[in-house]
Amino acid sequence: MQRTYLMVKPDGVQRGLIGEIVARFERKGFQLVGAKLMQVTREQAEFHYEEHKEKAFFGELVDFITSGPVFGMVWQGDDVIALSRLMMGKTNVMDSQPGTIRGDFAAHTPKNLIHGSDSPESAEREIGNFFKPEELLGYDKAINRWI
Ligand code: RTP
Ligand code: MG
Repeated sequence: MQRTYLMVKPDGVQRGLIGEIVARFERKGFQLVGAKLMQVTREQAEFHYEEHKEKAFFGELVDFITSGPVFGMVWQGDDVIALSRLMMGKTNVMDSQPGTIRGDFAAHTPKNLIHGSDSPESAEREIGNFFKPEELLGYDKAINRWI
């Protein structure tokens, strides 16, 4: 069982796509264990995107993610890290397939609606950046036995 940090970025919140995005992960059978609408601080954004610190677009990325509220979530399930990235689609809109979140809704590359952790290590570090342990709820979900 894995956990991942997923985040509807400011473009997704502004476009009213929170519900659409949440619904996809619910229908897939993953379990939501934490969620909140929040204004990311510059410190949190710089930590979150630390791996891109040397890239030319780092400043723009931090500006974008702090430009308005985001919807941060922690989802749980078997292989949720890889499977949720598959559901998100590729970073570049020209490569993101129809049927994926980005493929269905994103039309301009940097504004690609959603973030998802790319490894168990990033998931742990990203969850810790945005959530306190007591904000994550473990609970039994009867449907899990059917998935
Ligand atoms: P994310 O981290 O947001 O889930 O996206 P990702 O893994 O698919 O892509 P990553 O390579 O980690 O890039 C992080 C985000 O930076 C923006 N980006 N801008 N201007 C550019 O050339 C450029 N390249 C990437 C995108 O918003 C991307 O999601
Ligand atoms: Mg990434």
